[in-house]
Amino acid sequence: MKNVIGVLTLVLGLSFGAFAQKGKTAEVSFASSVKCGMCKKTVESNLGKEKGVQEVNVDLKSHTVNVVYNPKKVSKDELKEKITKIGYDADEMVADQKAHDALPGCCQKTAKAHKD
Ligand SMILES: [Cu+2]
Repeated sequence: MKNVIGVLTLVLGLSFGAFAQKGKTAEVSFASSVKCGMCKKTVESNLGKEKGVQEVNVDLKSHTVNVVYNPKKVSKDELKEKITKIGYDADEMVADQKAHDALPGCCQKTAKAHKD
């Protein structure tokens, strides 16, 4: 019986923890220079690894990067900076030139619009 209560407490604790965690997230979206499937992959995988980032979704139609993050661990400005360091613009912040130049040719800003 003691075990059952222990397990129940653990389950309740965990689900409450998950719930509390959800309340801490914020969502933001930045205008960006993303243009193809490769850009999407690059931004989503790189930004996804950053501290405090929970979800990254690049929308190629609207050229935006949507991020779900924990505002206690990372700020909006830090997120913007991280995007520029991957080689892409984020709102008014311009992509880091070195990182941008290292991107595949089709992902650079001078590339024509294309699909993947
Ligand atoms: Cu691209």
